[in-house]
Amino acid sequence: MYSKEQIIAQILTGKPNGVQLEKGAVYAPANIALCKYWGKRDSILNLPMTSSLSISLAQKGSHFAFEVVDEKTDCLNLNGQSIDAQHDFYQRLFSFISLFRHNGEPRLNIAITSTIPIAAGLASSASGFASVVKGLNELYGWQLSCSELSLLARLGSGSACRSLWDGFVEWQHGSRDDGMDSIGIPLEYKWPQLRIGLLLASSDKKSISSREAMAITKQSSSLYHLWPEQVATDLAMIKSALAEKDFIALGHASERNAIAMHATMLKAKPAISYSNAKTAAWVQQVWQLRVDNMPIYFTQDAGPNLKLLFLEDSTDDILQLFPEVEIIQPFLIEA
Ligand code: 2P0
Repeated sequence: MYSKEQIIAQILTGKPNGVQLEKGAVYAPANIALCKYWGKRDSILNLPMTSSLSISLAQKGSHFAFEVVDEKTDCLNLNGQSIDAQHDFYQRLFSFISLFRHNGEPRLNIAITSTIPIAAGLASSASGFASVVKGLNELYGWQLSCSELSLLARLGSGSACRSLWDGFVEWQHGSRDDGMDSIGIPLEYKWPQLRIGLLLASSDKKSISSREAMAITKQSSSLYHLWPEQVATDLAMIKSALAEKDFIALGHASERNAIAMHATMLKAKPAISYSNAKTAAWVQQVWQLRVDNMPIYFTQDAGPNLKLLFLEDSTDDILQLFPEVEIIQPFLIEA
């Protein structure tokens, strides 16, 4: 077993030590997994049991601004609100940052602005930690590649290793104990017609963190032994659907993968369910629409919100059928 500090020392060998830049701002997109990460083989380094594949959400993500200050403590502002040092998020963020700090380094003012609801199962920890490592890369002048930053981001939160790129990203599970081969790989497929519809069932903090839920699922679900094979099948189907631009195959495999993840959680002891009444009603609506020949699928993460998958042609119908939907164009990248 390796510690985070050992891995960081390995990645930062020969890089500058100490603060190089007083002030900066970076951005990282959120990502939605079409093939999910659920379960770790190493919970210190966030090494996954299986590979996963995501689509980044373009302008939906985390802006991270830092400033070196002459103060005794670090300050954190989240979405315009000052966050107390006792707060879970403050502690998680600064214990991560402290992995990179040397004694006597100046304190920081950090402002994170998330364009998606925090802790509502919309992958905000992914864009959050990806933006943090991009910010540290500027602060310390490391000049690391996106792949190296992906390794560092994973140490903060597993899914963050997929948020260093736009578009489709595969997180390869790797087999090394030090995790140096467990990394995000950007895929070259482009699909400008692809749309993601965000349906917010609740923006409350989730009842159980995904970190805890995946540990309980892996340890106690009688279905978990089937998960690696399910992922292998779905991942292969999703990659071939991307290569052939076969939306029906993509939708089927993505939805099946999400359902399998939630079914596996339901068999955990105690059972874990992230859905609420709205989620269930939307799922039924999507299934009925498919019976009526509409090409629409869903995926769901560790929260009650649903993400619709559809193509540009269906936009008007979707807006009419789901008036509360927020539509994302993953390939609309602002200059
Ligand atoms: C994913 N999720 O692939 C899956 C699907 C949620 C459901 O990755 O413990 O916050 O920080 O590695 O990355 C959410 O888990 O967990 C997640 P940690 P993370 O997007």
